[in-house]
Amino acid sequence: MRILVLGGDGYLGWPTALHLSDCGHEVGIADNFARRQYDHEMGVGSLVPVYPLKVRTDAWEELTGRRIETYHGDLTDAEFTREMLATFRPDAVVHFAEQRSAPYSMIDRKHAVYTQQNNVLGTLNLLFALGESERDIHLVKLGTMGEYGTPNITIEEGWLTVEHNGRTDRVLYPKRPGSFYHLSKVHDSHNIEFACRTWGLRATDLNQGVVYGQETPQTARDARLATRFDYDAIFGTVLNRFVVQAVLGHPLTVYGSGRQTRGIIDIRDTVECIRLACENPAERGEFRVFNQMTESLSVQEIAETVVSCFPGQATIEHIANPRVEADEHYYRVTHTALTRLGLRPHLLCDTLIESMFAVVEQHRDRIDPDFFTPTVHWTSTANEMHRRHVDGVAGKNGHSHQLGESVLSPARG
Ligand code: NAD
Ligand code: USQ
Repeated sequence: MRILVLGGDGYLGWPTALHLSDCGHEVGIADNFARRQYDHEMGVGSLVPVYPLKVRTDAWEELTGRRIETYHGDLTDAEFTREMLATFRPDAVVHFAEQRSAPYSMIDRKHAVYTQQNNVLGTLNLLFALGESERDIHLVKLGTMGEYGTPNITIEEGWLTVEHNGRTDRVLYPKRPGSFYHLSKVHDSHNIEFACRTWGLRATDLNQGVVYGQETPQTARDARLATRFDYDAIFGTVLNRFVVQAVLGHPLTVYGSGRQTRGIIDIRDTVECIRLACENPAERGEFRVFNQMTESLSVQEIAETVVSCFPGQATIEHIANPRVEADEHYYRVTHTALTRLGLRPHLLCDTLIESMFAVVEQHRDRIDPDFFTPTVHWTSTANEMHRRHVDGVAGKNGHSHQLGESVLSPARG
């Protein structure tokens, strides 16, 4: 198949592109490199060095003989999006290309507006490009488990059958997201469902849980193929942060009681889920939703797992929760669609965490413990920016920390 990976320079897009290419698909990547600019804007950086996209794709071709086409552009640029589809002519489009940090979206008005503009308008342009060109192309869109929030009933896979006053209907599952970022995914889901219903597009919305891990068999083949490893309080996800904190001897920063429960997934399963979704497309006109997670754990359980696997001394510290989220709640999720298609999940086990400790140890001199402290508080509408290093001071990890070109520019039509 010909598969276009949008956001293919990111944490998940890059290993997915390699996995699909390794499985014999013709892969193209598009990215506007916004993620690299957020690092400069926030004064943070990936623990593991990330090479420029051209170096990465050249290294992949050198090692495998397989070429990955690249497109540099922005999905909010409708012309770029349309032309890229017309040139690459994919069978499937995998859409990762969004601003994906909840704290970033909660910094202030500008960052909330940027996040929703980038995500919602980029996806809308993509839907129009699909509607105007080839309606058979399968859209595989990354959504998020956080769209649902933490309801007091079982979370079904996207749809819910409701009985009311003696009548029944099948409706989109009610959403109660916890940040302007998570809300952008809800808006996307509604737009995509509408486009499937109205234009007959085919789409799979993958409501993914929190991803952990950094290596896949393909990225581990060469340092130039590595993907990002974020551990700062804006972009670092919970388990990845805890592993870095343990190695540095810093207490694991559990927000609040730690009883808040989340769906999680190993990065090796993420890339496999995308392959399965692409190779088993939705029907024409179908809006299909899969819950892409493999197990549910409370934040406290995640911290305790990291502590018990760490060979040295590691401690847990409960700090005031900077977010507004329920910490005592019911959580049960249906997630059988991907296993029915053949997913064999890697559950959180000691082997993966131990291999993560090794990656962190290798780059420990690049860790800046200042990045552990949460700086964005949900109850504030104007958080002070994460400015510690932003004023041009070279950081400990070698990043220049100059305030980069602003990514907060208005979206183009
Ligand atoms: P990432 O920020 O590392 O990657 C996203 C990529 O998209 C970046 O390279 C960025 O430059 C690019 N991009 C952003 N806006 C763009 C635009 N308008 N045009 C072109 N390119 C653009 O994020 P990630 O962690 O790889 O996440 C990928 C997707 O998966 C996101 O949609 C995210 O919401 C979703 N997701 C991630 C996780 C997780 O734990 N990382 C969990 C669930 C869902
Ligand atoms: N948390 C801590 N301590 C930390 C960091 C986080 O207790 O040091 C807690 C948070 O309060 C939250 C949970 O861990 O309850 C998860 O936080 P996170 O930062 O790992 O994940 P989140 O902000 O939800 O976002 C991440 C990705 C996002 C994706 C989402 C999947 O950044 O792109 O959509 O996971 S989900 O959470 O299922 O919506």
